[in-house]
Amino acid sequence: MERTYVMIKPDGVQRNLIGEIITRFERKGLKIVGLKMLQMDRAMAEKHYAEHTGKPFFEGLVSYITSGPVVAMVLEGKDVVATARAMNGATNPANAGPGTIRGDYAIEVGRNVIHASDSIDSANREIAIYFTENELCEYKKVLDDWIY
Ligand code: FUP
Repeated sequence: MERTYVMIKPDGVQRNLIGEIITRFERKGLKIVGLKMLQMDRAMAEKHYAEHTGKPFFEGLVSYITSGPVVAMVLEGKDVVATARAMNGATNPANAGPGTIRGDYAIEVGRNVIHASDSIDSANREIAIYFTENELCEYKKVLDDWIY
């Protein structure tokens, strides 16, 4: 089954949105297979956002993402990469529709509450940055038979 990396950013934690956001993914029917809180350091941030190195917003992005704890999770489900991106909404909250996480809870592109991998390759790369193999759980739920 497909997996993706989702992260509640420091503003989401500070604004008490952890439960609200996790609830949305759970209610959708996606399965949480990895979950933890951590404080990112600069090296971790540079690794995660390597593709943005040198861009004008890079330094601000690193300082934002390392400004407080984040909630890291791995979600599993059919088409989960695209589904989590759709649930998050557009990168710039101004373009994120109502009903999406960014559309409902964010205003600034540089404080956009949530991250989700943009492809299966990115998901595999990002999951490996944050989780070891034995921190991820492979399990079946009774509800799986009703969701699929
Ligand atoms: P996303 O895939 O939605 O996380 O978006 P990107 O990978 O394009 O950007 C990563 C993060 O950089 C965004 F979540 C917010 C930040 N960013 C800015 O602050 N300014 C920009 O112009 C673009 C991105």
